[in-house]
Amino acid sequence: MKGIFSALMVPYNLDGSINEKGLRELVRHNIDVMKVDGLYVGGSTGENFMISTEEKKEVFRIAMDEAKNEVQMMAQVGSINVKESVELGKYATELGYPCLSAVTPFYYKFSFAEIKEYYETIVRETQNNMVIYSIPFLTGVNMDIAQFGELFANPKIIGVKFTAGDFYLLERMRKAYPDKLILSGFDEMLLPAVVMGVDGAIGSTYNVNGIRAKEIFRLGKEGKIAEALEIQHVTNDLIEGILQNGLYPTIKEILKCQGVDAGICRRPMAPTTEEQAKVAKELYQKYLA
Ligand code: NGF
Repeated sequence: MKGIFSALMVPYNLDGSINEKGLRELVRHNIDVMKVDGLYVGGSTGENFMISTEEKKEVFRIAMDEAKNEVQMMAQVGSINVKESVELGKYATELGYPCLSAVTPFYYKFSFAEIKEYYETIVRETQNNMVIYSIPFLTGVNMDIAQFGELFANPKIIGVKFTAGDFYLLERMRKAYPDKLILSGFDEMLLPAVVMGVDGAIGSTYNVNGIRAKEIFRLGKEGKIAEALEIQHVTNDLIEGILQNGLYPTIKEILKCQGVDAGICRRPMAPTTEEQAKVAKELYQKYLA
């Protein structure tokens, strides 16, 4: 579970249903064109928290059926309904996903003991590997180094997807837990995360900009920081444009320029506007054509 993982987008139809053809195209695009090392299925980028349990299973099934473990596959099964997490975890495990991930439970202010019990339950019930998905800016859950250590004491909890800009904590974690996986979550901070020693990264923009991300990762690991930084600069010009225009709709429109039937976002996210589509096309022309 190392290297560059695309947080897999999911193409939705106008009526909100999953566009299976588009999803298959997107899996192939990531593997064949972006050449990513892995796919993170069912994350925020898949708009996972807005779809039903059956739809989550459908996404896991289609992605695995298309990828057939050609790249490393990780299934995000986190939910504040732990029964759903277990059900999804068992389902993904049966499909052959070698590793699960679960977002820290959110919305309610869960205690650390409750968070620990949540991870222990999913791991015990599925007997699969687990990568903690830590994204404090969306969940409000800030764990400290000792709490990560308590979770890591379970050998099945093999690492963390670290989506935060706290590089002090990242450095402390790297030193304290050299044998655990640390996967960086912010694409615009990939190079500094590589310098801090992460094992890989998971991100939304790798669906369209995976080639550059792989270069940043490779050059960073080789210590060629100045060269890597040049690529990070261009990457961040692109990411800045994407964020200003609306993250998921813009990536989907860029994917269309790259030949993938990427559909639209799921309600309550609004369908892409003409202006967003126009800007996305310009970003594609400027940075990716
Ligand atoms: O989209 C978000 C959160 N974060 C992603 C990524 O951390 C989410 C990140 O790539 C992810 O991996 C998942 O699908 O679960 C950003 O989109 C990117 O760095 C631009 O800010 O909003």
